[in-house]
Amino acid sequence: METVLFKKQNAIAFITLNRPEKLNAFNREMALLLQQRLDECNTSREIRCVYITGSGKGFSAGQDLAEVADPTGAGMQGILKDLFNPVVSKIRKLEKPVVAAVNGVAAGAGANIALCCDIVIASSSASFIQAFSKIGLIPDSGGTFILPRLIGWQKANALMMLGDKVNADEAERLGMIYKVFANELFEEESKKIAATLADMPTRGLWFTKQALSWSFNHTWHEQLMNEDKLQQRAAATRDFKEGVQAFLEKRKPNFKGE
Ligand code: LHQ
Repeated sequence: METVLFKKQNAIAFITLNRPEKLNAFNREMALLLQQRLDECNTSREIRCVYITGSGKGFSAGQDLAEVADPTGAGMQGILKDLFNPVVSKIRKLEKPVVAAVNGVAAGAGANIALCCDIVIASSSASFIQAFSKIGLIPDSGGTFILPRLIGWQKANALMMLGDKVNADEAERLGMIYKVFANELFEEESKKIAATLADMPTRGLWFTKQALSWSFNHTWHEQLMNEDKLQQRAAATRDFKEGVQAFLEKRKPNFKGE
């Protein structure tokens, strides 16, 4: 069985992390395969939304610790540079919305991969753990960048130092994630969100994602200029023309992602 399952359906790419017996902890092969799949999603014209979930009862428990147990330290080489940093960078640069459908525990790099997705949905039995401190590591995979921006410095600091488990309801309350759904509704509701996104003006969503990312390191004035540039690009898309036309004709727009 492949460690990352991949299926395209109705303009959505479904990516499933697939080492359920290890709570989808990442070995090297799985991280490299995920990178490949993310590249494929970015270049494919037919894919307009990416949906990432885990198989079995977890989302991902982060790095497979058995792979780094080597006392020589050789197992540690390049883990961030070659495996996790490219994964989170590819998600942030992916020109389509990426939904994390967190079906169970998301720990360590597994949590931070989920949190860097554009929309994070969780089932009521999911949880988020910045597990790194418990084994003497620091939070990685962009966690020190994203988490304080999502929930504020103090909460992020405490969760990262204490390694507390945050359940899905609390994660929603803190603003760490978008929404929680009861377990029995989770799959259907999270896929509905992906389907909505896949039907929307894909280029406009990508420009929105870029504008939000740029806001992290630009001033108010620079950001206004950035919005202007991106808005002009959005206004040049076919989907914008279709959106306006459909509004005037009082009909549902038929966006093509162009
Ligand atoms: C695992 C794992 C796992 C292997 C569960 N590895 N087997 C960056 C730089 C360099 C090096 C290291 O890593 C990184 C990035 C990181 O991600 S560091 C953080 C790594 N992750 C963790 O520290 C989390 C470790 N896991 C846990 O604390 C627990 O498993 C959690 C809280 C996630 C879930 O607990 P439970 O629901 O009680 O499940 P479990 O512990 O019984 O796990 C089920 C199985 O999965 C079990 O195997 P077994 O053969 O005994 O049934 C675990 O050994 C295995 N597993 N996480 N990361």
